[in-house]
Amino acid sequence: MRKPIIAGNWKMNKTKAEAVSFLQDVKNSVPAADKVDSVVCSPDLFLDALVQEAEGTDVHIAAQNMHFEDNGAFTGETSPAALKDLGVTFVVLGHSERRDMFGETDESVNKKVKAALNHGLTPIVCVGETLDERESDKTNDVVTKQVNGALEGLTEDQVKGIVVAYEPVWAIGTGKTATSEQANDTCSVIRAALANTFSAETADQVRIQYGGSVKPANIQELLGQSDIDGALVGGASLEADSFLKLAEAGD
Ligand code: G2H
Repeated sequence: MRKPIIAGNWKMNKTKAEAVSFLQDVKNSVPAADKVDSVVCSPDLFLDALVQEAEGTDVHIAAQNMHFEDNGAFTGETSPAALKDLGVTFVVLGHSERRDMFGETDESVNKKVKAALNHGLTPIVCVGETLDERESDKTNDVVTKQVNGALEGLTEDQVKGIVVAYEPVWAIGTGKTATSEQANDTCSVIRAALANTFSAETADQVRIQYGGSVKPANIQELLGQSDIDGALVGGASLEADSFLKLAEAGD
């Protein structure tokens, strides 16, 4: 059995006071960590305060990106070593907004995945097709290439510990959710790619989230699908009440 993982991706939202207040509102009400991983993906600025606020609770704190180097002349970037030192446990890598607007590629995601694992951070690796790609029947090829590119050179043990987030680009922040059948079909393709490149046993252990306009009203049906093990949620994760409903759906 794969443990559900529900992650709220705040993107570039909230002030520090709002971030801390959110954590105070949810931290004692999320499901037990042995049943569900409840993850808050925050802007770097608030990570320190959130890790301290979450200490001793069942909430995990995640970054939304990082550099692959430990240190150096990379103005404006954050290192995996610094995230680990703060007590961050997960990191979102290769989100489509970063691929689209900030030049992220399968190669850079691969370097970041390796760096995260080397520092004991769990990567949430995002993949997904554009509307054009779906309409021209390229979805399976696109996600397979992204998964293989992101995980190239990893050992089976390393792969077992990562999380993949399938986020069709056309469903992100648009209010359009893939049907649960569409979402599950592509998550199955991702699992098959993992089985093909690594092994069926490894593929069986990898948790695959769906992301793209997930909300309390649709999460239950998505989580009911055979290959969907959680959700990466943007807009509907910003309010504490809504985040709690999403996390509870994993229980
Ligand atoms: C997809 C998702 C969170 P939203 O980017 O990663 O955002 O739920 O707002 O579509």
